Amino acid sequence: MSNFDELKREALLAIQGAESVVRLRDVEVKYLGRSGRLTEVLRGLKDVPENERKEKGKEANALREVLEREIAKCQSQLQDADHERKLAAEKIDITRPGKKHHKGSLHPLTVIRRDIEQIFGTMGFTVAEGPEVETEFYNFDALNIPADHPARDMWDTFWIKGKKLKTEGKKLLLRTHTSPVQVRYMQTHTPPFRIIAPGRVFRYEATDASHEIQFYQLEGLMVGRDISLAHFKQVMQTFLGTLFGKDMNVRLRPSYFPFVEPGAEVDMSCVQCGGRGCSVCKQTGWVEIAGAGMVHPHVFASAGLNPKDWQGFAFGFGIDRVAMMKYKIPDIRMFYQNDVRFLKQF
Ligand code: FA5
Repeated sequence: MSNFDELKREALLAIQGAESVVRLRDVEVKYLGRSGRLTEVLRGLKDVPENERKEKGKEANALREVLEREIAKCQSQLQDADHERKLAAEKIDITRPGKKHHKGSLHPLTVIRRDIEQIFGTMGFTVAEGPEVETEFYNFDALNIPADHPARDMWDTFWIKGKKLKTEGKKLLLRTHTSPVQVRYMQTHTPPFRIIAPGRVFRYEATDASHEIQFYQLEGLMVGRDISLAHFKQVMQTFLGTLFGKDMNVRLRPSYFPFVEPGAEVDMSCVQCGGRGCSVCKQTGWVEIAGAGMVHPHVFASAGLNPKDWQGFAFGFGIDRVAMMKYKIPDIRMFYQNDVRFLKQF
């Protein structure tokens, strides 16, 4: 009897003292396992005198049940505690402020191109595109600039060595302006239409604060039965007024581009001084913004349209230069240096 009591006391202490499920399992093996202490006792019953065996057997089995019950109870308590510990360790405070992720931003030239597209969109202009690697035909010939014409020198050209487009036998180049898109569009569409064609262009020339060898232009073309320069002036004034958020004046000065007749340089009132005169506009109150004019009959003809049926205006301006004025950027080269301190401001 006292042996069982001693064993029970010892086993219950060991069970209560187990601080983890693994330790509890050790205790279980120690007392109830195949060579465990109680199992040994049960096994030794055969040597107990017969008159005591039944009683001892009963007690031993009762003790076994007690220990099994205690172990099961303790195991569930330990598992609950484990679970609680895990939950506490993995607790997420969803009310804490989140970590700030640094977000990138759009390039200023992308921002302004989208703005410009949106403004022209409200006036019914759709966006057209053309290739950056162009043929001599679309960049020059079709725009009324034949091979021996001195006007070719107006555009310093990157020629692509040795490559010719088989179908046209024409040399390839990096387009020097977006005007070729005019011809490509007119070849495939019937007027009336109004389009803009923003895109990258390339010029083989020295760089300075207002000149890059690659920059962006935006071409505009509006053709119909009776489209005139008066329409152009209104479109330009609306565009500039919306982009700069104030009333803008536009004036045209006679100029020469082979693909328009008459041709004009377009000036807008200086954003800096509002037309009063400052260093940006060299005290004139005007800033040159674009080239423009009425589409030349030869250009209509090379695009397959009859110049007797159609008339319209075309214009082209530098997107970089407009962005410089809008954001007050002093040097065009800043757009292409990828300096994060500059880009972050947009
Ligand atoms: C042209 O390229 C004509 N295709 C524009 C045109 C279209 C006239 C339709 C008539 C009708 P120009 O070479 O002037 O023209 O260039 C137009 C604009 O591009 C300039 O006003 C200027 O804003 C910009 N630009 C010209 N060269 C550079 C350069 N190296 N770097 C940055 N911008 C430039």
